[in-house]
Amino acid sequence: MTLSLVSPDDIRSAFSQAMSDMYRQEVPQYGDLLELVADINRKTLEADPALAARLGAQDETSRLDVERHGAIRVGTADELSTLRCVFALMGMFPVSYYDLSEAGVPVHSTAFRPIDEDSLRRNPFRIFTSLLRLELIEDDTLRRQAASILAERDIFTPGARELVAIGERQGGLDRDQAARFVGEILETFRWHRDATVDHDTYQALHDAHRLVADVVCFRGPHINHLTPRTLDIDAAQAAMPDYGITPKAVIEGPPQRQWPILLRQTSFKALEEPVRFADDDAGRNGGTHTARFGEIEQRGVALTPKGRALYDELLTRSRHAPSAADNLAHQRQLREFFTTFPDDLKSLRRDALAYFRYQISESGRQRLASGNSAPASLDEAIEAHWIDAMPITYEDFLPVSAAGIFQSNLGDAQNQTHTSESSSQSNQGAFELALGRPVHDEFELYGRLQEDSLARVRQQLGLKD
Ligand code: OOG
Ligand code: NI
Repeated sequence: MTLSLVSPDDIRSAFSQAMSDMYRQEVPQYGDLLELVADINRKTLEADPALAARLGAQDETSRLDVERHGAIRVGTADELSTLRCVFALMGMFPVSYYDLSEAGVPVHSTAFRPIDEDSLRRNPFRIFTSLLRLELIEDDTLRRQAASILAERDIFTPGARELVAIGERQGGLDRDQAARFVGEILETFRWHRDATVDHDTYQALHDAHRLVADVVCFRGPHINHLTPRTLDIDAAQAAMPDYGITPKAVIEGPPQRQWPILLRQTSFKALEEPVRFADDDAGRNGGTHTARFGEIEQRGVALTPKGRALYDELLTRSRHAPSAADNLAHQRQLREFFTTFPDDLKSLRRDALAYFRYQISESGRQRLASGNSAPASLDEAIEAHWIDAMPITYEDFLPVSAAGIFQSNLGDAQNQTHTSESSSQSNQGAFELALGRPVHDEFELYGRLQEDSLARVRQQLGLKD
């Protein structure tokens, strides 16, 4: 009997939809957020036909409706490496290392996402995945207690473990297995109201850092947010109150621009949800836990190492300025700092600040068909509109912004950890050891997309350089 395996892209799409449906049930405000983003995107496309045409030409409009990212936090190397195997079956691979300990958050992270062009076009679902750094808990006893609580849980169902093994043996899953796999994996991400610990243990871990309690005290790494992508985050931020949602004070990331770069994000605060502790029968009646929130993102062009260095430099400079009163003032202030970052496609390309996908233009195609030949150099061919240079969308995350999102959910009182001095040491080696493989380098991935597209047009047009 020959096996007919379904594409990992199909499994990822089914999983992403199932997660969205589950989260909508668990956190009703997420449904409001989806509605708001759909409204804003529709209005933005109506008001800007050029943008609509450009997104259409890049096949971005269809992915927009399904596009989102989520985030989870796990506690052990085994949990992280098993997740790597789970995500691989959905065509999602670890890209980039993010060190959040610098911001006082005792985790380090990667993002699982598709990496090739067709898969990204199909559904670019990403999961920002953090591993708790237990070694940053100062108190010995508490650290050991946390480790032993984590050692006792299995965040995967037996069915999930079995299907991962089958998938690895077969090199994929058939239709029936894939459907069961999605159902079993969903269990790992579900919210569990019952804590695995008593109230005092929760409180002690919470006092060390709220994230420690979040990771250690429950049966699984509940999905803590799902983020739809908007085309106009400033409009979304302004409209949130109309939908009954209170946004964080400012939008994280680069300022509003003609040509958006990287990633801009805003969020609403985590909900207080009721939990039952292990000792609740003994006359206590539960408590609350705040972990799950909502977020919106806007994505722009991916930057080269040179562009990224400029972004980091300007952002650092802007962070020394006194913080602005509200988002409008913050954006105004940020724009001042970013005036030296070119805001037109020609300069972004000429100065090698951003990545582009090259393809023969419609008029190039016509001229080719009627027997004309293109100029011999790439720049001339672009100048003469034989070739379109399209910005490549940024698919990853920004550590400073991620820290801002984490922080806005920790409450203003808790932006300092009770962790040791070594917290500023980045530890990519240890993370990759826990993960079981090195993470992909995002610049290499974008560089390859750009080079592949260049090789294609060079060949199609017979260019010399
Ligand atoms: C993840 C926060 C980071 C983002 O969009 O930058 C993140 C978390 O709170 O677990 O999702
Ligand atoms: Ni996020």
